[in-house]
Amino acid sequence: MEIPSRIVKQSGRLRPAPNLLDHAATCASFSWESAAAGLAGLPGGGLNMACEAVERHLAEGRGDKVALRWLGKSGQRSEFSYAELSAHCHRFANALGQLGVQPGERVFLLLGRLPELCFALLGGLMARCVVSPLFSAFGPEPIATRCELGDARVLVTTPELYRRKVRGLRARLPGLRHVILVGAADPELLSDPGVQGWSELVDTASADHAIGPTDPEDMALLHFTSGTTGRPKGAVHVHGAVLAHSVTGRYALDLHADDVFWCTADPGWITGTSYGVLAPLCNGVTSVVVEAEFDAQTWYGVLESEQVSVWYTAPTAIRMMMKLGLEALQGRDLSALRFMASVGEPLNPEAVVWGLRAFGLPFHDNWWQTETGGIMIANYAAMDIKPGSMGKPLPGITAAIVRRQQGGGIELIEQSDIDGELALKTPWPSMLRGYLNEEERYRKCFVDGWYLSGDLARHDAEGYYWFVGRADDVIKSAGHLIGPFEVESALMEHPAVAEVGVIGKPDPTLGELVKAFVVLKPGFEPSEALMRELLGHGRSRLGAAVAPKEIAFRSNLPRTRSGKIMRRLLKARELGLPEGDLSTLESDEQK
Ligand code: 6R9
Repeated sequence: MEIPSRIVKQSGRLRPAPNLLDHAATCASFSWESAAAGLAGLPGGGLNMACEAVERHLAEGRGDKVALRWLGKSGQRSEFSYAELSAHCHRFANALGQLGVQPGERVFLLLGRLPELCFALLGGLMARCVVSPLFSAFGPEPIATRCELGDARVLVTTPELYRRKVRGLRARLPGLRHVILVGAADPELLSDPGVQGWSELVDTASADHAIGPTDPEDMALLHFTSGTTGRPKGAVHVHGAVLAHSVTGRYALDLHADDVFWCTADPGWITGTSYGVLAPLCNGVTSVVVEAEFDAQTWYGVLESEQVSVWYTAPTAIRMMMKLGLEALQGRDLSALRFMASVGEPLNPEAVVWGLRAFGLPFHDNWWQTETGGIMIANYAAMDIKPGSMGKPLPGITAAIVRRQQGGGIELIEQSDIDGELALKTPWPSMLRGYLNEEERYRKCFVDGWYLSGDLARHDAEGYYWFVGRADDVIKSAGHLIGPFEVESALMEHPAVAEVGVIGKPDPTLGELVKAFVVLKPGFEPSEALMRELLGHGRSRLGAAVAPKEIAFRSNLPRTRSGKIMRRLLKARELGLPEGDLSTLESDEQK
C-alpha cells in the first residue's frame, strides 16, 4: 500500500463546516475561562457533569431528541430521548438516596454496554456519588482489587456477572453494602446480603429529584489505570472535567448537533466514559451504544443501519477490519459517515490510508490518557493528516517534548525531530486531581508545572506530534492498558510458580500481547499441560482481556542487583533486540 506523507484536506469543502477551521488562530485566542461560559451550570450555581450531559438539553427545549440508541446483542433496539434518559437517571439517583448512599460515596459499575450502564453512570453523578466503571471482562482479581482500593459502597452488575465473579469476593469487600442486579435474577441471588433487583429498586423509584449543590472540584469519576509496579492507580476526576469533554467533542471529534455518533469503546475504560457517554451527550448528539463485541460484519451493519456520521474507534479493530478485506464492505450504504477517529494505541499509517480506500475517509488519530481525562492531541477535521502522526495539541493545551534531568528537573526540547517524554503544561479542566490515596505517586507525575505522560514522542517542524513508545513497562493490548505487576501477581498465586516476568510482545493485530516468562518451583517440570493450566489460571483470575496469551518457561529471570525482574531485558531477548545497558544486571544465567 502506498502511504502518502500527507493527506491534504480541502477544509472549505467539508460539510458541515468543521468546528475547528483554523487551528493556529483558535489556539491563539482560546481560553478555558471563556469556553466555560458555554456550560449551563446548575440552576443554583455550581457544576455537575450529568447536568451538562442531560439536564441542560431539557432546559433548552431538546428533551425530545434521541440521546441514546441502544442496539442489544440479540437484535433489540431501543431509543431514549434526553427527557427519558433524564428520568431514568433521576430514578437511579433517588434509589441511591433510598439506600442511604451519601454524596461522595463510591458507586461501581460492572456491566456490559447496557442502557442501565449509562443510567447508573449519569444518575450516580446526579446523586453526587463518585462513579467507577469497571470492565465487565475483568476476572475476579482485578474487580476485587479495584473495589477494595476505591472503597466501593454500591455495585451495579448483572446476575450472571455477580454469580461468576463477585459473589465469591463479598467476604473481601465488607464495605460493599449494596449490589443492584440489572436483569431477571433468581431469588437465590436476591437473598444475598444487600442484593436487590434494578427493576424493583430503580424502575419503581420516583423520577422527581433535583441535583444537589455540586462544586466543579468535587470528585466525580474514579478510573483505574495501571503502572509498571504496584497496584492499579485510581485516577480521580472532578465534575469540572466536563468542560474538556464538551470542548474536545466539538473540536477533536467535530460533533455537530445533527450527528449520529458511535464510540466503540467500553465504558470500563476511560474512552468509553469520556467519549461513549459524556462528550456526545454534552454536545447534544444521538449516541449509539452497541452491546455486541467486535465483529466486522456487525459493525458495518451498525454504521449502515444507524447512518452513523461520526465514528470513534481503535487501531486493533481497524486492523481486524483490514484483515477481512474490502469485499465485506461492498453494497453497504455508508454515505452518512463523514468523520472517523481512532485512539488508544499507535495507529499505523497503513490503517489511516486504508480508511480512505474502504470508507473514502482517513482515520484521524488522537492521543490522550486516563490521567488527561480527555483528548489532548488530535488530527482535526480541517487539518492535513500526516499518516502516523497523532496530530497537534488541542486549543487550551500546551504540549512539549522534555528530557528529565539528573537533579529532578526537566529540560524542554525545542528542536524538532528529537525523541523525549511527552509533557503537558498544567492545568487543564480534565486533568486528574490525584491517584486515590497515593499522593506520592501522583506528585511524581508533575515537574515544574508540567505533567509527564510516561510516553515517548517527538514533534516535527510543523508542530505535529509523533508517538515513539512508552517509557515504562506497561502493556497496551487491543487498546487496553495492562499492568505487568497485576498479571505477575495473579500467576504467582499458582502453586507451581516461583517467579514471573511479564512483557508486551508486539503483535500485528493486538498491538501487543501479554507474554509471561515463568520459573517453576522445585518439583515442577515444564510441560504443555502445565502451560495450559497456567494460561487457564490466568484467564480465570484476571479475565481474558488481561490474562497472558503466551507463556514460556525459564530456569531463571534476569534481575537487577536490587532484585527487580528486568522486563526490558526479557523483551529485548524475546525480540532479538540489543540488550542495552546491563550495568544493573545481577543474575544472567539465561544467556
Ligand atoms: C485514552 C487511552 C493511555 C496510553 C498512552 C499511550 C497509548 C493512547 C495513543 C496511544 C499511540 C495514540 N495511546 N493513544 N499511543 N498513539 N494515538 O487510551 O487511555 O488507557 O490510559 O492509555 O495509551 O501509551 O499513554 P489509557
